[in-house]
Amino acid sequence: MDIKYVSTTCPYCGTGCGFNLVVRNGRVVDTAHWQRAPVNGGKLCPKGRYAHEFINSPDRLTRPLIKKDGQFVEATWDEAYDLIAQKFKSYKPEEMACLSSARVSNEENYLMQKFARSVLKTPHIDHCARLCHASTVAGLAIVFGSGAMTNSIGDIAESKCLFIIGSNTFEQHPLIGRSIIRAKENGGKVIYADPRDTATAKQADLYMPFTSGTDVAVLNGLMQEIIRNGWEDKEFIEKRTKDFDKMKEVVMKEDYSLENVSKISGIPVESLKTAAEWIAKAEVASLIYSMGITQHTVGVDNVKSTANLMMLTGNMGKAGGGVNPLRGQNNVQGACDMGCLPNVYTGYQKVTEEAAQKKFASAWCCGIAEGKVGYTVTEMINVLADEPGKLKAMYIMGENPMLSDPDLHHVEEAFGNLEFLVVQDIFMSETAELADVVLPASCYAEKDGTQTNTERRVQRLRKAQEPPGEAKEDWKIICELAGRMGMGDQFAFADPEEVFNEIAAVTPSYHGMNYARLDPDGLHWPCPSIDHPGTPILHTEKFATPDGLGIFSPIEWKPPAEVPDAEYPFVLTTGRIIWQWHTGTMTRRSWSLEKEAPTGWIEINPEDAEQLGIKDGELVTASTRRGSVDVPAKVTGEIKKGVMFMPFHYKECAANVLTNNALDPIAKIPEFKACAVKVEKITEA
Ligand SMILES: Nc1nc2c(c(=O)[nH]1)N[C@H]1C(S)=C(S)[C@@H](COP(=O)(O)OP(=O)(O)OC[C@H]3O[C@@H](n4cnc5c(=O)[nH]c(N)nc54)[C@H](O)[C@@H]3O)O[C@H]1N2
Ligand SMILES: Nc1nc2c(c(=O)[nH]1)N[C@H]1C(S)=C(S)[C@@H](COP(=O)(O)OP(=O)(O)OC[C@H]3O[C@@H](n4cnc5c(=O)[nH]c(N)nc54)[C@H](O)[C@@H]3O)O[C@H]1N2
Ligand code: SF4
Ligand SMILES: [Mo]
Repeated sequence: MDIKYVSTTCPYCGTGCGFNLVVRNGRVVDTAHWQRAPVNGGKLCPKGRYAHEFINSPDRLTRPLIKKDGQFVEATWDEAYDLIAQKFKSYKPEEMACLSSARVSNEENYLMQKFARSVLKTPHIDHCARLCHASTVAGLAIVFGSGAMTNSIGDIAESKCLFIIGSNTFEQHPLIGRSIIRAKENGGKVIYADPRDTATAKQADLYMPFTSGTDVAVLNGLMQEIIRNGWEDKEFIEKRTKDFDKMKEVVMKEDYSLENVSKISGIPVESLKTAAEWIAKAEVASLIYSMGITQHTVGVDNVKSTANLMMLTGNMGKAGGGVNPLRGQNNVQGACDMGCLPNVYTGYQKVTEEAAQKKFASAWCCGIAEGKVGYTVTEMINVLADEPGKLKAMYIMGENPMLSDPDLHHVEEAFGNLEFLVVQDIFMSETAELADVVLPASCYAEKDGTQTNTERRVQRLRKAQEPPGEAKEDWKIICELAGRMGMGDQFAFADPEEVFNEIAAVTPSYHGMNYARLDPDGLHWPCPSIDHPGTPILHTEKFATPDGLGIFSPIEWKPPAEVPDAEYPFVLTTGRIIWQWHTGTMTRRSWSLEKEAPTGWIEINPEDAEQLGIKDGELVTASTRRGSVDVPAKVTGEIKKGVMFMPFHYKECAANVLTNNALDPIAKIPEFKACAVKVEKITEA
């Protein structure tokens, strides 16, 4: 028997844990600890532990499929490529849009945006970061000049006070949870603000349950308390920041007195006082956030507020401090770095800057899309639904918007207006079912490449087995399709390493990287030259803004776009659970995970349930202005009264039928974390 171990990086969350794939006779059969993995030192959460189970699922896509008379028919790669090339050539550039993927490698993301911009010549390229940390990328870029996690995962262990707001770290980034435990062991205190008493709340020294959508009020209240007591870091504010007075004017308003904030948020005044004191007086404090902050119509405001608090207390640029947005998917940081966003090329070089356009046209030796900002994911859907005929064709790699986008009835209507849809996936997803052509891709274990984790660490992915049937690596599919469209020279890559070398050449923050240097521990960007050691902590001496100063922002609290009323009296918030991953294509095919949480639910506080006459486990109808779903009720004291929660993983009770696609005006992120809902008993007809 032939057994080998192939060390690689986890395909699920942005923590970037390493593990070994156990390969027996050419097939992946298990995972095994990889003791010297840099982020996790061999430890894994359940998703990483069972990351082999879906790989050889009988449901994997193994041949290209072309839809004929409403039915999929198996096709050869030649037939599929010819049809796609012929169709894509028949449209004007701006009638086409591409979605790239936070699930695939840097190399594949780089090729996808290059394909969009140089082959299709369309500016419309985006990916699911829009639904996730778009608010972070926009907000932190404004205040710090760089939209990424400021410190490293290991560094969290050195913090003396961790303020976690809107991140269920122990379920969604479990191995970052390990650094939080270390910080606690070193005497650090943990403050947790979240509407739900989650696994993370159980680790907190101070838990502040509050109503979804009141974050700015809470943050302003904490800042007012700090300033009132003179606890702010005056030296830091003076030397490293600007616009403090503008921010102070807003937070000192009576609206943000602890009493008022307590009324708005539901957090007791005493808890707010304690939190303010702990954060301000800690030797070093770190703020950790995720979707509870970003997925709002005020997502950018929320992000800027977190930055205000950490600058106010002088916690930037040092070990154990910082503003730390935990990036979601395994390679969402990389997909952003690679320029799979409608406004930037790789390394956040702006498409609207002439020098950057010229640089890429010359590097790619061809004409490229006009230097204007293209549509975001959310705008693509709105344009399709509301302005039919403007967008006609889409190429989607590794995303499943038919379950992950807000307001699914609206999304379905939008896709109905497309003339031609190509989906490249490893399974027949809800979105692939709508496609005209489905291309079978390889999963993480079937290709080489790199991915970039939440702490900006670029690490290797390594191929452990061949893709099933005729499925091909995503990078190869894009290159072959480009060749079929007459751009073979621009996409003549023999392997992912050659693609990476091109990335390094055109991307200043990746300039000093190559595959050899990424072994064994990866490198944190910025890594501008071949002798540069990488940068685990950002902004140590100055911020990345033009004048080097961090910018305070005056932010007023605004309620969510849709608030409860007589007809829809509760706040619905949505999110995830430890056992499942997004639209479930992989985890629901991993029996060790699926058996733990085989269907969805809606969490209802016992007092609310009693008022509605609803019992635990009973099937109920949840409705919003956008639709209704039948879903089992979970009556639990772990959710705040007045708020309800649904995980969005389950197609049989899809939370996104209910969610609101109201957008943040800058980040264009939808308000997944708050809308108005009603819940009714199902009565026999
Ligand atoms: N197991 C698992 N892990 C994952 C994922 C997964 O699907 N499954 N997905 C990955 C991805 S892509 C991402 S982006 C991350 C997301 O990671 P998280 O952001 O940690 O996950 P969520 O469950 O979306 O939301 C986090 C918390 O926000 C709270 N919340 C709800 N409304 C509000 C609000 O208005 N304000 C505040 N402050 N909090 C609120 C919720 O109660 C929840 O506990 O997880 C990653 N990790
Ligand atoms: N209600 C609600 N909705 C949400 C959220 C929420 O909190 N609440 N969170 C949002 C967030 S933060 C995110 S990140 C999005 C995620 O939204 P999506 O990215 O749409 O969700 P996934 O299920 O991760 O979809 C990834 C797809 O890629 C495929 N895939 C996996 N690996 C590969 C590969 O190597 N190659 C190819 N070609 N395909 C592959 C999978 O089979 C799957 O179909 O969901 C968003 N939607
Ligand atoms: S914490 Fe994230 S990266 Fe680590 S094993 Fe779990 S899912 Fe994978
Ligand atoms: Mo995400």
